[in-house]
Parts: sequence; structure tokens; C-alpha cells
Amino acid sequence: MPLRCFRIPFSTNGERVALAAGHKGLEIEWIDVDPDDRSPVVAASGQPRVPVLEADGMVLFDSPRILEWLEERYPTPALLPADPSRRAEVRTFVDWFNRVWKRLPNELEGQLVDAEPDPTTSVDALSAEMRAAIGLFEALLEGRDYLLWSSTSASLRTRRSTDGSSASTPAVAASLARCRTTSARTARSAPSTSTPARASARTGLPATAAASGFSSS
Ligand SMILES: N[C@@H](CCC(=O)N[C@@H](CS)C(=O)NCC(=O)O)C(=O)O
Repeated sequence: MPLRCFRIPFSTNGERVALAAGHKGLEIEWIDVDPDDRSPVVAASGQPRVPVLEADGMVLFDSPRILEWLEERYPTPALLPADPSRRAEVRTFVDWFNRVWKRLPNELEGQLVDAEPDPTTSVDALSAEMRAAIGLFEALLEGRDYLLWSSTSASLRTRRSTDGSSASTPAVAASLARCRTTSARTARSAPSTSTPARASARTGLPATAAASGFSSS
């Protein structure tokens, strides 16, 4: 049964699915969606957000749920550690990342694109908070190749939002380079970006993103 995924190219949540699929060596048929016309996504899933995965006759949305499903359906190679307590640590960290840390880039985007941005913060304040937070990731990578565990799950889920690291955060930079190697191994072809467009690729990562480790939010 083929895997089909609606996405907006370069969107962070869609890239989680692309990276997980790349890690597991799965083919995905990507359906690129026009951000201003979510009707195909709503028709498929009953809600407007991407990514949406169609697989085994099911429709799944919400990237953490999609990754959990991929892990269960295609357990090897694993995203999560086998040990239950290590597994719980990774899930706890990922939940923190989604609910707490990812608020910063989301609010930053709001400052940049919303007609009436939140007056209680600013691009400068949010940027400074993000730069300071990268130290947390640098510390988590002290003495190990991946965040939390040898599993790649936490790294895949946090990778893009922590990109932009510099010489002052060498462990983060090295970890991102390892992720790039993983995705480059499986993301050889670039998908079409026409809208809506369908393209099959190992991970669907646009070549520029695979090469550079991602760009904008
Ligand atoms: N929790 C969801 C969030 C999905 C989400 O916000 N997707 C963005 C693109 S990265 C989107 O479709 N935004 C459009 C909107 O909010 O209407 C996930 O992790 O998949």
C-alpha cells in the first residue's frame, strides 16, 4: 500500500515525516499543497493542517501521531529506543519541544506575518530567546551523537528548528550534519514544487534543504 502525504514544501511538521520516512527507507508520494488553498487537505482529512498521511486506508494528521504510526507499522530501523524508560524520556522531550520550545518559532512567524502581531513580544525578543535556547541543545549533545539517546527520533523532530547554529554550538552543528547525512542517503531526488503537484521521492526533501539543513521556518 503506497504512502501518500499532503504537505507544504519546507514546512517543519512535514519535514518530520520526510525525515522519518527517509530514516526508514520508505517511499512517499508527496502531494504539494497551496498554502492559500487547503481544500484538498480538508477534503482528505476534514481539517486544514498539513502534514496529512494516507496509508493502509487510513488518514492521519498531526506529525507526532504520524511518526508514532510509522514507527509502529515500520519498526525497523527504529526511531525510538527499545527500552521503555528511554522511550518515555524521548516522548517526554518531544512533547516539551512541541509545546514549549516550538512556541518560539511559531510566535516569531506570527510577528512576521500576522496583520496584528502580539504586542507583548517582538522579533528581537523572540530571536534572542531562541538563540539562548540553543545552548540547551548543545548541552544535551555533550558526549553523545544524538539528543537523549542513540535513537534519532528526538533529533529528527527537533532538527530544523534548531538549525542556524554556529561555531559557538559545535555539538548541535555536528548533530545536524549527521542528520543531513542520513537524509541525503535517502533523499536523492527532489520533488516537483508545482501546486498541487505529486512527486515520489525517498523522503521528498527538496534537494536544497537536504544539502543545507533547511532554511526558513
Ligand atoms: N500539530 C500539527 C501542526 C500542523 C501545522 O500547524 N501545520 C502547519 C504547516 S507546518 C499548517 O498547516 N498550518 C496552517 C494552519 O495553521 O492553518 C503537526 O505537528 O502536524
